Amino acid sequence: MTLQIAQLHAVEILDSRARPTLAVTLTTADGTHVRAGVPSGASTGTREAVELRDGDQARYHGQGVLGAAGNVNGEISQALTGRGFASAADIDRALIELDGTDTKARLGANAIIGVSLAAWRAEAALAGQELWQHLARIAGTTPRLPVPHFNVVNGGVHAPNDLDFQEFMLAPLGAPSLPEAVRAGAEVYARLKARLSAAGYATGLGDEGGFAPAVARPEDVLELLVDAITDAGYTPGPDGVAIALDPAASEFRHEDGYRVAGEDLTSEQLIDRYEQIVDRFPVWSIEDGLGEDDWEGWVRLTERLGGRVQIMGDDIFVTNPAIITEAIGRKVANSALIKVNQIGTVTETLEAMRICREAGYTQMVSHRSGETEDAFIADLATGTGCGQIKSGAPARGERVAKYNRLIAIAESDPALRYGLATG
Ligand code: 2PG
Ligand code: MG
Repeated sequence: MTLQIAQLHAVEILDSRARPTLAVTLTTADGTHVRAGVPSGASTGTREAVELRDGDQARYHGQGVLGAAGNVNGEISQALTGRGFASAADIDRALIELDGTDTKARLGANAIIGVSLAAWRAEAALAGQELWQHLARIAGTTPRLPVPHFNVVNGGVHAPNDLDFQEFMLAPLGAPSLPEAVRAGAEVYARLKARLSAAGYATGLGDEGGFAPAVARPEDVLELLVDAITDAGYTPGPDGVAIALDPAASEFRHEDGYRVAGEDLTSEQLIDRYEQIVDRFPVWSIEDGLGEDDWEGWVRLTERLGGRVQIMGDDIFVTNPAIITEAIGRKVANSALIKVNQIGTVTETLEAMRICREAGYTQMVSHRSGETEDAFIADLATGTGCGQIKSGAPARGERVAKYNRLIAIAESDPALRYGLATG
């Protein structure tokens, strides 16, 4: 099969935070037409692939992406159209080569990932397959529907409250199926809202659709969550609904240590705090528990808690195959968060996931805080069979688009298994 691009076009659209991002449309020589929306983060790792923003203060406060769109419509389009490619992976390689930098800073990771997502979607369409099936075939993986992780309380840079921990997620580990997991997430979300209202908290939402109450101590949020899980009729824990955290600790790094709810903590004290949290609450996974620069701390965190909970790297790994390889060698974490735009092509994303699989590191496919209605990650999580996804709350269209896509996939193939990857 040859993948021949007849037309490639990018336009500036809005993401879910009223900031510009890109939509890329790709038409193949045989008339297949696909579109991709580009996600964008707020709590970004410093080693992420570089998003190109215009910096022109007269438009969108400097956040415009006309330059990145221009790169797609100009240089990238000129280099790719009319040429026959053996695969979408070949298009990814051509993009990496054309950009020529390690961080995709010249053409922009936002421009490159938009083209990459569209190319993979086009290749699946040409093969007459659903995207998740196509990704599974290329990656050599067994598809599986992932456990959704619903971010129902937002803090950190995603909400204007005093909560330092960024994300508190519901993980319906005990659900028998994907639709039942979605149902559990939505039912607990509703009970949480009722609890917050009854306690006199505002129920406004953060960037990812979770509530953003004026609570500062993470333990107080965890208590509310356990109560809401119970109120909704589920068992808090692995047999029902467990909890996953993304403190996003790089954002509350303070001098040599960390500042949580007004308290200064050393790396070791923060690990102690996590241990107490794990002792007391049904927390099964901790992402970015420490800062991206605190590799020594990460080694100790993994030693102390890695046997009990999933210790996941996001900002520290940035979906980068080389960094993940180094982390595996140094016994840092036991799991990786996977975001396509952190590395900038689907091919490199699949490579990062393969490295994790081979080392026995679990993986969770993730949205960004700035999203579009594009649900590519639902297919990526299913096709790679990694068993976990996070896409925010079970509310707000751009978050729900991913969960609804998973429901559609489940409906289309009743034989697909659901749940954590068992290895
Ligand atoms: C994270 C993400 C997504 P952002 O830290 O895991 O929830 O946030 O996209 O802002 O980096
Ligand atoms: Mg994170």
